[in-house]
Amino acid sequence: MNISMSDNLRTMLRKLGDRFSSVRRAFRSMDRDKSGSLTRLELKNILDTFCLEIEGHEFDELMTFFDVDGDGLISYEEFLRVVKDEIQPQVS
Ligand SMILES: [Ca+2]
Repeated sequence: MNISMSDNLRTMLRKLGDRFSSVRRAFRSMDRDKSGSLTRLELKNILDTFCLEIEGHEFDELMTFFDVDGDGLISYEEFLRVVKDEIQPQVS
């Protein structure tokens, strides 16, 4: 299955990516409790921190893209997979 992310979400992810020098650094900054995975709240917090506005339904869409196994948490592997697919080809 190949679902594509909306332009709006992709733009937002790129803006977020611009703030960090590496994917791992971005993930560590977002993972406030150092649990090794991101919750919905941690993802929302980082968007708020950088004043990246997102509609509720877009946030749900974003979580769906990140949370591949559907356990409600974004692991580093899940995060890396989306970021590599959606952001890195554009900036490298
Ligand atoms: Ca997950």
